[in-house]
Amino acid sequence: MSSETNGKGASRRAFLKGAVAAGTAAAGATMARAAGEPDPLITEVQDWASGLGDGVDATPYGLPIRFEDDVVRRNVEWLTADTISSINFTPIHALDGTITPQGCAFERHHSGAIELKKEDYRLMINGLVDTPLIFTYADLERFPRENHVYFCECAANTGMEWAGAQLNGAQFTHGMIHNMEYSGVTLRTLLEEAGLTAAGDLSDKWVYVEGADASSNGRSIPMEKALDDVLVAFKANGEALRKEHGYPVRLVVPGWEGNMWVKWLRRIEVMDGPVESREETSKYTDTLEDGTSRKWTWVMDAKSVVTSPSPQSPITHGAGPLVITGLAWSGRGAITRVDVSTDGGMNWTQARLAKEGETKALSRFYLEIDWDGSEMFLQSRAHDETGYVQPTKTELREVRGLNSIYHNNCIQTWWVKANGEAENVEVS
Ligand SMILES: Nc1nc2c(c(=O)[nH]1)N[C@H]1C(S)=C(S)[C@@H](COP(=O)(O)O)O[C@H]1N2
Ligand SMILES: [Mo]
Repeated sequence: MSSETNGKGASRRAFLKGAVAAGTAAAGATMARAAGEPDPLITEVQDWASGLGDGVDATPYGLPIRFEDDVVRRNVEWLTADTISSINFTPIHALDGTITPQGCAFERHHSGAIELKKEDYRLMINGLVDTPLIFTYADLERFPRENHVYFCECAANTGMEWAGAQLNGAQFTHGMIHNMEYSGVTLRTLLEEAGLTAAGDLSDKWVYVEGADASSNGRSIPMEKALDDVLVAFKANGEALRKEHGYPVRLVVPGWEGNMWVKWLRRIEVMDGPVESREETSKYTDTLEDGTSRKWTWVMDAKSVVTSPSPQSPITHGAGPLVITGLAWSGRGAITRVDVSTDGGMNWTQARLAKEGETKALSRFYLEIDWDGSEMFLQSRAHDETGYVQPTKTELREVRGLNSIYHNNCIQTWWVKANGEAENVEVS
């Protein structure tokens, strides 16, 4: 190792000098200082280079290094009476790419996260099927498997922002979302195993899905969706689901509100109508201006948010090159385009998608600008493959009034001040 350093030290130093010089012109302060006095982090032998590091097996299951211990889920205490029936939020302001690590993916429980062993797991399919069936976990593993990346967004995400800017951070305004690669069996496969002849005409049939937790979180799903892209999933991002996300088996209902993604899935009943359960009547319906409520608003419409800069991720480097980044998604398909505005929606610039949008999965966008150091009203606006464009708050309120909680997909504004700090403000 030392011979490599000695051998290449000179040329590497020359390269670094060149890089710093090039950087100085564009990026200013920090890099210019580095070009001046010697940097002890480079010139002095550091502790980490004078001893040995941890051997393998120091952490049989690795966790993030302690310097990243602020990248965690957080809840908002006053939102719910206790943490048993509550929600916390993904630290989207601190993540990049699109895959949400399970360990910081938001949780939403109605009666707490239960501990259910694979050995104790049973999944029943009953109702209008040819043969009612019960599967063990081991049975599920013997059906053909698929892998798909999908986002799961709670319908209440951004629900506190209807009346005005309220929560100060992308984690809190938009963090009821995660995006994982699921491995599992299609619901269609299991329904066909039980046989749907007994159900007759499938066009008016439903399935009722419920979990093994005390809340059961039962929801009705039209048969058309059940036979389309719904997954009975047992792995997320390659490993077993975490307890809090429904271990050992959860339902994945792509593009549809998180409430339907039943965790600890225990029963699927084929029915000739919807159940109209608590979770689809008193909750997860959208009350309009005139006091009536819309039901069956399952799809999560196109939405986006700038994750950095944002209140929890201020600009700390001053004027010059700035990477603006964020997330966009649509429950109706792939994101095709994201625009960014720095002046509260008067002018828009098309951002760069990190890769082509994938159906019902998060897209990462970037816009690299040369920030002049003056205040910005940062917004992003998503377009999806159906041609739908994310609405402003005013546009959404015209249709929905102010009595709604769920399905707020309006354009978000961050007021980025000259000092780089950002605040949640309303520009409608
Ligand atoms: N069995 C069961 N399934 C459930 C819930 C629940 O409380 N119990 N909460 C639902 C709600 S409202 C949401 S938004 C998602 C959240 O999934 P997560 O906890 O994996 O983020 O799970 C859904 N599935
Ligand atoms: Mo939810």
